Amino acid sequence: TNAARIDLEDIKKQEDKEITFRCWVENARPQGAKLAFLVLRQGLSTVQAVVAAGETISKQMVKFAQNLSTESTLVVTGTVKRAPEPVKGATIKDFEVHITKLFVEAKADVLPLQVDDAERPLPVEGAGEEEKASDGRPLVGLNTRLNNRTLDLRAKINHAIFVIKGGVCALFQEFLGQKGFTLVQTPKILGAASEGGANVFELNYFGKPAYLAQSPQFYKQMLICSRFQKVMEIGPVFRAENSNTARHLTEFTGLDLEMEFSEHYHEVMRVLEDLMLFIFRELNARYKKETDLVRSVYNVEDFKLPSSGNVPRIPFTEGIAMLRAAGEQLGDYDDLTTPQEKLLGKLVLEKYGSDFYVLDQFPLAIRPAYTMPSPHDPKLSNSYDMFMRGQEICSGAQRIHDAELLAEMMRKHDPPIDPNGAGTKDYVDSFRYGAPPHGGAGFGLERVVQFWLGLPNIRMCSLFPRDPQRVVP
Ligand code: ATP
Ligand code: AMO
Repeated sequence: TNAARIDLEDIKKQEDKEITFRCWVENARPQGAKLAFLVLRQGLSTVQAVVAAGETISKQMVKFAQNLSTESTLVVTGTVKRAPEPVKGATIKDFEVHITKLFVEAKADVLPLQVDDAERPLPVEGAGEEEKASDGRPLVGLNTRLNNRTLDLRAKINHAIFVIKGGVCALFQEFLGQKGFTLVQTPKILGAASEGGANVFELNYFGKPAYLAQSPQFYKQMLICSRFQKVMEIGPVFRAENSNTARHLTEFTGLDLEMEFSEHYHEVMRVLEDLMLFIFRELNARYKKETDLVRSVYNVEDFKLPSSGNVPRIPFTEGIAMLRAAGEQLGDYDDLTTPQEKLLGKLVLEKYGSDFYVLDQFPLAIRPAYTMPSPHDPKLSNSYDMFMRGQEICSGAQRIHDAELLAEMMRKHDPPIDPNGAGTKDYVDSFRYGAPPHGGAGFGLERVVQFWLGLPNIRMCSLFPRDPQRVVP
């Protein structure tokens, strides 16, 4: 047929006309020997199609249509008719298509995962794969979904998650671009580990060792030394971290920025806070439909922003005091455990009414070697983390911009880092020819999306997640 292929949403204008379109079979059901009802999907639209034996359609054709497998792709031609009564089970209620031609482009095998099941929530961890939804059907676990990810990703909830993820990247670039940040791409094959030796993937680089980038840290700072002033990057980050948790991946997307500042590293924090407030507000404005869809499946509460417009900026020592007042035992310079971070998130929400906050002035000993010590207390540092719903989404700091101090801090670090190593010397040397005070931060994109939506597992926010147990599909 020569009929133009239409967008199903335009069907209203096509009454009594013949149309042709590509679609996926959502379901096929027989009605006696001479009739088949199909529900056909195109994008987010579904329409009912009628295959009736007659002049153009044989009885064999009807039988074939009755047995079409779910998720097969077709090109169909048919006449648009007003539906005798509103169609149940299709998004288009007023019209149906009376099929005259039907061509199977690709037949689907028996499905290992129903797309309908992928629209439902994951079973709650610990409840086992047997947990049932309200209608009595079991909920499908994450492994089954990820093993069949191309089918899983067909679910509307998953499209929404990745539309939002792309949105966060676009908003990150939009905000920082307006502030004069240059988008850069730094190498991912490195001569040294940029975040310490343990969690790095080593590769065989033509017989010599090389490493997958654990962050763009060295290079974004080196660009500051090249007088770039403000840089941002969105790129892959690799961590050989054997952490089988709901918020760790071995490959994730880093949203990084680095900037020169004039007087005080709090200028950098201000940019970070304004950046995130912009992203949250614009997600609410531009991605409300997607956000609501995902949150409704998991009964997640709205993400609360401070009504004052000021992001709570809490010194680490005050965070420790809040936790102690709540009964936690911890030393002045201890790192927070994950449960303590979550508890602090609750306390901050109660006190400041915000699901988003910043901890400032971390103990120096638990931060990377390139972190600037605090001028007020050598055991503290000019560094900060940001949290959403009580979980870390970002780390950052003022950096050391003096080569000698940097080399000394690297040697003194636990574990020590050789400042004259094959991949570290160039980094340290870049501060020998003039370097301005600067700071920056790195966000984990998948975590931002996970906690924005209140999802139970970070893997849901990676198209094809990599973790210690999974490198396929
Ligand atoms: P950063 O590396 O900046 O601290 P992060 O959120 O990845 O960011 P990690 O240091 O990797 O933090 O881990 C923070 C906390 O996560 C640890 O204190 C620990 O409580 C928890 N954690 C990490 N790995 C595991 C694991 N395999 N099992 C349980 N908890 C873990
Ligand atoms: P850090 O190591 O804290 O800091 O990483 C920055 C942010 O990345 C996210 N993240 C992860 N996300 C998923 N899976 C992981 N395994 C994982 N590890 C970290 C977190 C974290 O806050 N160079 C510094 C940043 C800087 O100072 O600019 C760095 O890499 O959200």
